[in-house]
Amino acid sequence: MTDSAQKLKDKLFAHARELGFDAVRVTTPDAIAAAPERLAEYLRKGHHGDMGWMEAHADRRANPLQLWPDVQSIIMLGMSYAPDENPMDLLDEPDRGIISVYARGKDYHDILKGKLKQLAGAFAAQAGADVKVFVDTAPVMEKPLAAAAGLGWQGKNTMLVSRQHGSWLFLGSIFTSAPLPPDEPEPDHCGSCRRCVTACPTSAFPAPYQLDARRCLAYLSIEHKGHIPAEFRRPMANRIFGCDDCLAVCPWNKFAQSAREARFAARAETDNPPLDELLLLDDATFRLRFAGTPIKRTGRDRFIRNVLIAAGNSGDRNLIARVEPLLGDASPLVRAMAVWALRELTRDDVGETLRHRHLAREHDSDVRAEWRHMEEHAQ
Ligand code: B12
Ligand code: SF4
Ligand code: SF4
Repeated sequence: MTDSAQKLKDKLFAHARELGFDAVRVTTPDAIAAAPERLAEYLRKGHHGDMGWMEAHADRRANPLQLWPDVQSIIMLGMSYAPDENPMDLLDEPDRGIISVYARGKDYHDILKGKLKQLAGAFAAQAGADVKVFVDTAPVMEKPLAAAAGLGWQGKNTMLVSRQHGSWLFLGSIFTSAPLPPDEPEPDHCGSCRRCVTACPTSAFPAPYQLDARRCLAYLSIEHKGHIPAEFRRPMANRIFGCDDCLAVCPWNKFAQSAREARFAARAETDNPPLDELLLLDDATFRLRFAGTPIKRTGRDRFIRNVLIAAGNSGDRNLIARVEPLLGDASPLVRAMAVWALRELTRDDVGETLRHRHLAREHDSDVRAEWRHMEEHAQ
């Protein structure tokens, strides 16, 4: 590798830090040799659930050269979103919904993409090379690439863990046709620790380093479009959007400084709001409240489905008055979870249960099916 390639890399790294990236390293497109088979196994076992888009471009996802044959170097970047407080503390406040840390501020896709474009544009002009930028949504295996570049290692929770920033790094990449000196990978520092595996409320890790997304609350509450299977509703507690438990328990977080990017900080609207407020949201007020955050992606119906599960788990009978009107909601997802929540909130009160049953009787087959299911499984 020539001196000029090293100089280009030094300039690029300095610019990345100026723009607010907390970590930047380089790897090559052939550096993730184990990834194709591991991705194939993940898909074979159905661990991706109904995220069909993971299967659709599996070849390109597993091999950066299939995505772009001209790529010579991959610049991996991380930006910290470390919170000030432990997000698990909120599990003690069942009347509030826990929104996972990554979704509390402005959408990270927008923030990272803007900065990546700026950095890549300047680099392309200096290097006389082509560039492409990716954050999250492209068929790119960001975690194995970041580990190969040495930003950290993939922990037993499958996340990229960093010695400086713990679990709290967003990842993005710049693919370029320019040859750059690659960095060394970071060795695995999990050792005998298994905290993330045992902390998971839904036993979503069939083995360390492997995740079955179908059991993961991040998948169920955000990606999954249908009903959340009954076995996961109580373990969900008050987590209404994503889950951070397997990240929050990682001992490497103790080295993390709070995020520098102020736009990742929780806004008043997303700062773990009271459930009684959220149960009132219709389409328009949902969109207004969560504009610009990752939460808007699920849409109102899936979000209220999650809020109703949290209401059912809250033990707070004051919420009954807010849940009852949702028995007549236009969305079958919402109606069915209203039935479930009312049943959970009135489990010792036969009179109330019968009244709700009467209220629900007029509604569609989804509600009736949910009610039958409740009665079959009532404890
Ligand atoms: C699909 C996806 C999800 C799915 C599935 C997650 C998963 N682990 O597969 C769901 C919806 C569940 C999800 C959840 C979350 N996600 Co997500 N997700 C993605 C996405 C789009 C693809 C991930 C992927 O390729 N999975 C497929 C599997 C096969 O790959 P893998 O996870 O790397 O699995 C590896 C291990 O299983 C390993 N392996 C298997 N066996 C063995 C054995 C040994 C010994 C070893 C060492 C390794 C090993 O090999 C596989 C390949 O490397 C990425 C963005 C991207 N384009 O990469 C974001 C991404 C991974 N998500 C991210 C985040 C923040 C989250 C959440 C924290 C959000 C939240 N709070 O709710 C949770 C965390 C849950 C968790 N523990 O994974 C960040 C993670 C940043 C980081 N520091 O790692 C990413 C990178 C987005 C970004 N650009 O920042 N996510
Ligand atoms: S995000 Fe939550 S549910 Fe998903 S694997 Fe981690 S601890 Fe388990
Ligand atoms: S909690 Fe322990 S096992 Fe899990 S990623 Fe962190 S160090 Fe590794």
